[in-house]
Amino acid sequence: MTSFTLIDPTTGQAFRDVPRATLDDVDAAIARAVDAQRGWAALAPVARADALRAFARAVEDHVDELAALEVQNSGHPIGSARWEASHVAQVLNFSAGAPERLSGQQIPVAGGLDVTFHEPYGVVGIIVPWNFPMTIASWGFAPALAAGNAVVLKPAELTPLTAVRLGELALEAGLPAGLFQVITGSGSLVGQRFVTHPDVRKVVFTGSTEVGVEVAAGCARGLKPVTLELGGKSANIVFADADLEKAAAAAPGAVFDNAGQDCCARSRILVQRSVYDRFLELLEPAVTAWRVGDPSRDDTDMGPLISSAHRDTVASFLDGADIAFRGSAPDGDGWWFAPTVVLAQPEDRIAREEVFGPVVAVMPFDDEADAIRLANDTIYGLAGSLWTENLGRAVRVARGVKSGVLSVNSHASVRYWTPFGGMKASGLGRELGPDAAEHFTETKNVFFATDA
Ligand code: TXE
Repeated sequence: MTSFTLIDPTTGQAFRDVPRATLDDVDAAIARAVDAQRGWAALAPVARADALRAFARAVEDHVDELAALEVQNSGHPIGSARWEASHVAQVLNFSAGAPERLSGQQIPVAGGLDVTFHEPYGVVGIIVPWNFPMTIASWGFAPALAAGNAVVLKPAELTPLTAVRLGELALEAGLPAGLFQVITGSGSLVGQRFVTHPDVRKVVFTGSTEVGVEVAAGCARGLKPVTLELGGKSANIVFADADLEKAAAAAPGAVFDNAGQDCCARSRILVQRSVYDRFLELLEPAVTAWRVGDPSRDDTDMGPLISSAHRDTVASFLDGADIAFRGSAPDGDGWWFAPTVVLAQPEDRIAREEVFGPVVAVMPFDDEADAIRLANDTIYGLAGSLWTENLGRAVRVARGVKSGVLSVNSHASVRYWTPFGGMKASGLGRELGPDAAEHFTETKNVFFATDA
């Protein structure tokens, strides 16, 4: 097959065919990237910064177009999709500050001058999943380009359209041809070629833990650094001393946003036993008020799931589950799934595996130590939240939970200027934040003898 067909998840209808790259296509793209990277890295830092700012402006000018593509291709609500497109422009603008700030060190060494340089890797391969197609792409390509690399990027088979458009916008904004290429095709061919090709010197992978481990193993054979953003089973911990109304009102957004297809989804709610019943009473109206429907409407909170097959996987988690209550979803065409709250035990499948859908498992805990133990009772360690009015407890629990990104009395986890990434089976390395561009460089130390 030389192409694959995209399905609108809101209608279940096919709407476009996209080319499927061959091995020769990928190798040719990598060869072009090698060429383009040399010229790009040789530019003055300000020239690279200006080019990225021009790319950011082009994205800003096309926010509505990019958002509309994401609504059709991914079923994201239009409000979220506009935020995502604007976020890409912000990541580019933030990264545009990096070329002039990639300072090395001067280290005192007798008899000369010793300095370090942040050298770009060369060509970086970025493999992107279908859940946040443009934002996750930008977390890789913007800092990688800022640091002087070329990028070859493979979007997910299901959701390539916004990445393809971003590749076109980069060219329209004046980035050199070959510097940022988007290659559509399968993970096992295009993604694997990034892993095995000797000229791709770093790989960034976001997706399932299973495939991430394979990507890392392949990269190890080529001694290639890898950044991995993988699965999650994050806990939302609600203590008895919390503002329960606020905690309950915020809980649906923390797990049902993007239909739960979010690595940071707080898919386990741990509630202190003394307020467990009260919290569920408060949660129910918040869940039923969660608006699931046409993603092109401004007042929609949640659209459909990404595919029919994924809906089957999500539904399988409800087999034998103790459902407390559900919200609503449209009937008919499209991959709809109503938000669902399940009462669970720590050993249940629903409490252990990533569902990646709008299903949350609620469990009681007894005290602070029990809360930390339960929160850490998972292979994952990406995100998490805790709700308490006790400052000392907030500090103790935040330090005790083994996750890369935590929030107290809030569910916010993603900002382009703060570091993001997971511990344990949730990943390796960090994206975003002050050091994002530096992660796309390797340090070179040079000693200049000054003895006459
Ligand atoms: O992911 P894959 P899938 C989890 C989530 C979801 C499940 C499966 O639970 O239900 O994974 O999703 C490319 N070499 N997450 O199947 O297969 C693939 O083409 C190189 C969580 O979509 O991991 C795509 O571009 N690349 C996660 C990307 O990897 C390969 C986000 C991700 O696909 C490859 C996504 C290979 N051998 C899924 N095989 C999160 N937590 O954010 C596939 N790919």
